[in-house]
Amino acid sequence: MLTQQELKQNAAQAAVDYILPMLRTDVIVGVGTGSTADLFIDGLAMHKERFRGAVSSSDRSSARLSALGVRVFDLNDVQTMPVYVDGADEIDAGLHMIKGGGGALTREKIVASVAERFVCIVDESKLVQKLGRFPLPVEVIPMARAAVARELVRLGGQPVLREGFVTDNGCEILDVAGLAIAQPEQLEAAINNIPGVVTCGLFAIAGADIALMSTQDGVRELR
Ligand code: ABF
Repeated sequence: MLTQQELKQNAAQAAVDYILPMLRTDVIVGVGTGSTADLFIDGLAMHKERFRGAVSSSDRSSARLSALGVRVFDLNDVQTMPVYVDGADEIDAGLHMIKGGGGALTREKIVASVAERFVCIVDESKLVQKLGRFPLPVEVIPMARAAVARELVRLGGQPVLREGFVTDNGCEILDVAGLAIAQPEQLEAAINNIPGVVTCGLFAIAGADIALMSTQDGVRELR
């Protein structure tokens, strides 16, 4: 029986194998955040001579990449990336995701939007029939926190401030439980339209292009 850590490792390694053919000395790789992304970074760094560098979605991942000798680029200096690799808190069969448990959702969405392909790396515990068991993270401008929370209650959610947490963008996170996410694209647009929301952790309008999901029987590709 593989442990969850071994499952994460297998998904991360599958992503390294998946992107190896895309690597060239002028290629920048988009890199996510989280414990599965950390394992991907470790595997990716073993091939650091084969690509130019990385853009990352958090200060934490940037520090890990740099420590392993991978050059980290500012997104403003990069026009294109063939791939962005990141984990998720939940994913459904349509490759819509909830992300942001680690608080890096906004930068994750930005870096993913610049990459040509989003490769999601998860273990099978993250696959759900319907999104929403995991409380949806919403990044908010601090002065709008209460106003945004009231709107989220109107949408049927129960927002809770993530205490003592400040994002890399100097903002706050509301974790929203109780949302019935029947139409992820519509809900993503509705929440992102609330004044004061930086972005929400639904990645549905642009979901993953492929998920490498590790199971006890090996890594499955979901497309
Ligand atoms: C990031 O890391 C997130 O968006 C998500 O919150 C999280 C998944 O973390 P882990 O791989 O540690 O389960 O990708």
